[in-house]
Amino acid sequence: MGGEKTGEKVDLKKILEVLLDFKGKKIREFCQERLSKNIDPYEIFNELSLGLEEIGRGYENKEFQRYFTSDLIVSGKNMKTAIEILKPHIKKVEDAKRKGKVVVGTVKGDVHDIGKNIFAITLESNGFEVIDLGVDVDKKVFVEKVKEANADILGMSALLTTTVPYMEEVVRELKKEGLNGKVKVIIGGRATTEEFAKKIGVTYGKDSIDGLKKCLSFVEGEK
Ligand code: B12
Repeated sequence: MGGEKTGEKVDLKKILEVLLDFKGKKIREFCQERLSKNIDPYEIFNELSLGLEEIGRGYENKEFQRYFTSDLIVSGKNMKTAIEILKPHIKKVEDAKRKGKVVVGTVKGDVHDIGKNIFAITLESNGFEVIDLGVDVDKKVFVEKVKEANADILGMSALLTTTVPYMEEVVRELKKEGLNGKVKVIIGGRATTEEFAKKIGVTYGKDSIDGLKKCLSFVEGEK
C-alpha cells in the first residue's frame, strides 16, 4: 500500500518529542520529512502510535507517573494534525466502484477518535462510503443512522475498558429494531478483543487494515 519503506527507523525519543510539542510545529515537520522520504502514511501512523502507546504507559504507571492528562491531550491533538497532513497521501483505490455504506462511531462515554478516524479514512480510500457519527454515540443514534443510510456495515470503536460493554447494548438495540443480520457489525479500538467480539456475535478488527479486509469480505460475500 503506497510508498516504499526505506528501512530507516525513527527512534522513540524523537517521536515522543514530536507528539509532546504543544506548539504543534514539530508534528508538521516530522510528517513532511517522513513523506519526503517516501514512507507510507500507514507506516507513519504506526510510528506515531508507538509513541502514543509509550505515553499511555507512562500515564498509567501511577507509581512513577511520567505523563499526565495534559500529555494525553497534546499528543492526541498532534496525532489529529498528523492525520490531516497524511490523509491526502493515502493511495486511493482507483477502480473504486462503491463497495458499500459504513456507519462508524465511538461508543457512548468515550471520546477517543484517532483510531476510528484512521479506520474511516482507510475505508474511504478503498471505495466505501463512510458516515462518521463522531464520538460518544448513543445506541439510539447508531440504530437511527444505520436505518436512515440503509448501511451495510456498522463499525464501533472503544478505547476505554469501561465503554466496551456498551457495544453489547448497541447490538441488542439493533436486534430489537429488526436489523440483526441486515447490517454487519465490526468492532475495534485498543480496549476491544476478539473474545469479546465473539461473545457478542460480531466481528473484530485488530487494526484499520484488518478492519478493511473484514469489511471487504462482508460486501464480497453478498455478491
Ligand atoms: C490520546 C489519548 C487521549 C486523548 C484522545 C484524543 C482523541 N481525539 O482521540 C484524550 C486526552 C481526550 C484522552 C482522554 C482520556 N483518556 Co486516553 N488515551 C490517549 C492515548 C495516549 C492514545 C490513544 C490513541 O489514539 N491511540 C492510537 C490509535 C491509532 O489507536 P487505536 O484507537 O487503538 O486504533 C487502532 C486500532 O485499535 C483500530 N481501531 C480503532 N477503532 C476501530 C474501530 C473499528 C471498527 C476497527 C475495525 C478498528 C479500529 O485501528 C487503529 C489503527 O490501526 C491512549 C494510550 C494508548 N496506548 O492507546 C490513552 C488511553 C486510551 N486513555 C486512557 C484514559 C484513562 C483516559 C481518560 C479517562 C483520562 C482522564 N483521566 O481524563 C480520558 C477519557 C475520556 C473519555 N471519556 O473518553 C487509558 C484507558 C485505560 C483503560 N484501560 O480504559 C489509556 C489506554 C491510557 C492508559 N494507558 O492509561 N485520551
